[in-house]
Amino acid sequence: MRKYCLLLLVFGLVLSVSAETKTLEILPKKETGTLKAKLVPMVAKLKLGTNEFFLKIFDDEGKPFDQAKVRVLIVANMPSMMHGDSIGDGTYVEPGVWTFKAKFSMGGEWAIKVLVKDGESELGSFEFIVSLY
Ligand SMILES: [Cu+2]
Repeated sequence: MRKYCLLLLVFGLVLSVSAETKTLEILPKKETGTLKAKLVPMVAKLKLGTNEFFLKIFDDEGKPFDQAKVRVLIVANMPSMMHGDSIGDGTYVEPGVWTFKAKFSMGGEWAIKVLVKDGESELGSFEFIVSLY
């Protein structure tokens, strides 16, 4: 039984590693401040409606940004058509990782804007462009 569990564990690890390599990582098109960020959709292909993302934030040394108390504000809109569809806060998961949902009402290019705030002070902002067809 113990061997079985170990085998399953190893198999699970292999699966999660191979899934990890397939994920799409999107770098910001614009950024301000010293933090760095990457956007990682939870699915390989974005869809109409609500999509979930991981947001990975790194400090100026490239280490996971370890401040759970900051506010990560997310705004998704369509720059070419001047309309927005969602606004909300990211949820802290672990050091350097937040999750959020964004709603897309139509296909095309969407901008996802992220604002990282510590109280009233703005630590950085990022703008990611994602395409939905
Ligand atoms: Cu539109």
